[in-house]
Amino acid sequence: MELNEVTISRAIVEEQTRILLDYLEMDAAIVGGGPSGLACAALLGERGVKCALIEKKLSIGGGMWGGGMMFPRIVVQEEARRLLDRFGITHREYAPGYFVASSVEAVAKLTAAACDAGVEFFNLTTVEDVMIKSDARVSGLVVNWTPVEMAGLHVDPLTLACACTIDATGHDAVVARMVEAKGAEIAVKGESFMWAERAETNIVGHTREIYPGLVVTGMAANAVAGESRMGPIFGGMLLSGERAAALVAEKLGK
Ligand code: 48F
Repeated sequence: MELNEVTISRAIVEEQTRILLDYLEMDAAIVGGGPSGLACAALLGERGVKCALIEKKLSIGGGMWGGGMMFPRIVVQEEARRLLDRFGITHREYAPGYFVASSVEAVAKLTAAACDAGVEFFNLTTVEDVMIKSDARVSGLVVNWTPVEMAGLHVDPLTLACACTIDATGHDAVVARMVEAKGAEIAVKGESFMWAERAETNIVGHTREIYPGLVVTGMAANAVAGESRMGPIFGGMLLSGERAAALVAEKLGK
């Protein structure tokens, strides 16, 4: 066949514009493509929730790619092993109850699961604000291209409407802090010291709706609660993502 450059360009622009127009209104927006956001997105998608994952960086995966101190391996404990199995992530029992897996495979398999479940991905897109109106709930996200933000260009953003927002932005709990900064009655305490046992035990309990329409998951959930960090053990991230998906699905009646 003879290739036409303009057809290639047209295919990309038309297809992504069609998807963006469709997702100007959606059921759930997951902010952050780390392990908790990916697990949440995949499990929401599987339940038929119309959801998109918004990630400011070029690549999806957040802090999972790098494993522990750039050794590309993660540890997952017994309680979350079923999620490794569910997402088809190969693992080996290193010591009783400690399972070790490739961080690269884990990101790839979680991402593939989300894709298979129909989740749309908007990478290179930064959430810079939230929409809150008189009903006092987070009802949308204000987004812009990450390169615009990085270059400090004065370009107005666009708004996406969503019934539920999931803050999966990790240690910085970015969306929760935006809501807090605008005077809503929530407090982001900030994460505490390393304490893997405590952090992993409590993270599912910290995964909750902290403001109408806003659920926190992953390290963002621990950061809001003033809870400990845990380092490169990822069971809590997967379990928290699963919990967030269940909460959101319940709210949406799915
Ligand atoms: O940090 P991250 O991986 O969050 P997580 O799912 O997992 C934490 C672990 O990686 C690790 C840990 C547990 O073992 O302690 O750190 O809680 O992923 C957060 C993602 O959110 C993106 C960011 O680029 C990263 O990929 N992000 C942050 N702010 C924004 C954002 C924003 N304003 N808009 C869009 N994406």
